[in-house]
Amino acid sequence: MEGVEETLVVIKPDAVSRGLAGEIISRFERKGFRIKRLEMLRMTRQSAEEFYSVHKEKPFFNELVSFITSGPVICIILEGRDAVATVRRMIGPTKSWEAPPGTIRGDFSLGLTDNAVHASDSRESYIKERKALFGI
Ligand code: FUP
Repeated sequence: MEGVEETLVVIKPDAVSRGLAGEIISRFERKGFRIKRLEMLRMTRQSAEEFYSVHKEKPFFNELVSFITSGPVICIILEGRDAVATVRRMIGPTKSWEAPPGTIRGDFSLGLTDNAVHASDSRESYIKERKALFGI
């Protein structure tokens, strides 16, 4: 298929603890993405800092790292057509309270730091995030 690529999704601790993982994974499967790899893990402080290193200088960096390490996350590599952009559209904008119905954040969250899911925003981010989480 033309334009097939991979992206990374992280189901964040808020969504995992609320029992939303199945529903979220199901949306990606129904859309047609293939799960290439899936792992539930608790990020260490070190892997979280590497994962979020683009935000190192931001005032919310500590809050972000504390939150993402506060409980287990589910890390998923998805493969499909135009995966990076398509998955970003499916999750919706960062501020969940503004996210449109039909998007994952729009349907399941009101949070900012705790906004249910993360997805790579570019091919470069995907490579870097995959390395931080899976070491590959
Ligand atoms: P996104 O790519 O949609 O996850 O959003 P950003 O890259 O803008 O933000 C990265 C993470 O920082 C998101 F989980 C939201 C969080 N964040 C805050 O916690 N506070 C802020 O003021 C801005 C972003």
